[in-house]
Amino acid sequence: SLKAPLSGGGGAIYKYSELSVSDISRLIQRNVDPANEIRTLVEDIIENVKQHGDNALADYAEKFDKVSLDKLYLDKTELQEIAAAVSADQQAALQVAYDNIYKFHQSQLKTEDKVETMPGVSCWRELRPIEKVGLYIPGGTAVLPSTFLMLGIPAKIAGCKEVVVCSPPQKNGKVNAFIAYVALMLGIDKVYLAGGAQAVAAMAYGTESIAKVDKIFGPGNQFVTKSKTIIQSTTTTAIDMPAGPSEVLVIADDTANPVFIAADLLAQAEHGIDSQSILVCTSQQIAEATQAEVDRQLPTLPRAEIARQALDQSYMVVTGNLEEAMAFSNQYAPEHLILATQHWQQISGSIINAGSVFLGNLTPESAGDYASGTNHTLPTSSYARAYSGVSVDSFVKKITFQHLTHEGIQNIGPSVEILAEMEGLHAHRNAVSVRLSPPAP
Ligand code: HSO
Ligand code: ZN
Repeated sequence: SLKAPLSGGGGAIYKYSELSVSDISRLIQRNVDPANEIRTLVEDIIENVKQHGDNALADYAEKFDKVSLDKLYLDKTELQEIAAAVSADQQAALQVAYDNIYKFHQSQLKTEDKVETMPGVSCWRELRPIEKVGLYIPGGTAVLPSTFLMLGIPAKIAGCKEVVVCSPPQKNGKVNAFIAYVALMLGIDKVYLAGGAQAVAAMAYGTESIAKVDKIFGPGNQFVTKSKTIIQSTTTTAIDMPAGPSEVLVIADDTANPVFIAADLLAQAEHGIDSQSILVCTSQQIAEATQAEVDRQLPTLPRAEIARQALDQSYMVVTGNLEEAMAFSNQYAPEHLILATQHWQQISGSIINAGSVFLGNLTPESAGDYASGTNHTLPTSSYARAYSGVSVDSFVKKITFQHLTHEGIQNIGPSVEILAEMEGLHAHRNAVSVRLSPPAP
């Protein structure tokens, strides 16, 4: 089959020139749920949470997280006790990440100018925070305090009034120390012990203890993502984006370093067995050297087994030049795009579809995953064609305002009267006419 494995020495390296249009569309396809198996399971969970609220959450904690909970949340005192286990150098590293993410996201808050479209007619937009937001912090095989920073910081900068946080409980009925520490950094003093599709359902419908929110944020496995996409169309709660299994596409030429590329591919692959790590390379030799490096670095990793399975669904493509490589990448629309070439300036302008881009040989995705300042909650599964990653914008609404003066209504009124007439909407026309020549009182 076309999707032969990349790992274990016998990986698939395709030649771009030999791929047909249908080969390419098969290669760029991911996370299909053909029999709707995931949907059926998730719909069941959502219905159960909707009907049984907290009781359903406690049951799922028992079933999926293997823990019996007497309380569905941790309060500030408990968080402080748990967070005490974070060492000084860990605290310092979290602070570096916090400060950089804060700085970059703070710069996204901009006031727009008022525009006078005609004399006396002014229009402008103002930001207002979304009042209640829900953050989903994945637990699963890897606990991700960095994701908590990536969602909590922009929520805070935007000024959201209520921030509900859900994270799956560990077997001891708590969250890990880093999650607790980040909660306190963010000034959040309650963390709900709920994970998976059920946590999403709880935040969308509300339960006895969890408030219904206006928008749910956060990455997750295929169940979490499915749950988000379902509640988006069945409730009034919005979602950030369908952020599914993580993926990276590396574009490389003969100025790239196979050791670096292999490390980047593995960094993505260790996220989960459904992650994808794609190399699109102008040099067969670099592609083969990268494959040898992947095989050399893989066994040294604690999560080698997960990474190996992810690499089984990954592949390499050899192209004739960087432009062809970019054409493939734009079709794939990767969550993360790394330009592993000294010539990144030549091609970065032709990027059309990507969630977040890493330029040059010294810019690993890991920098952005943790601490450079950009957000790591990004559109996967080709949603980068239409969605942006999470930012402060995701936590605000932009409300339009307008104001007409006496001169303004005189200027715009006659046109609006005619436009309303054209649509046969006379009440619309009258709303202007009465202001142009007010009837005698
Ligand atoms: N690559 C992930 C983010 C992450 N990496 C968290 C490590 N921790 C999705 O962008
Ligand atoms: Zn990552």
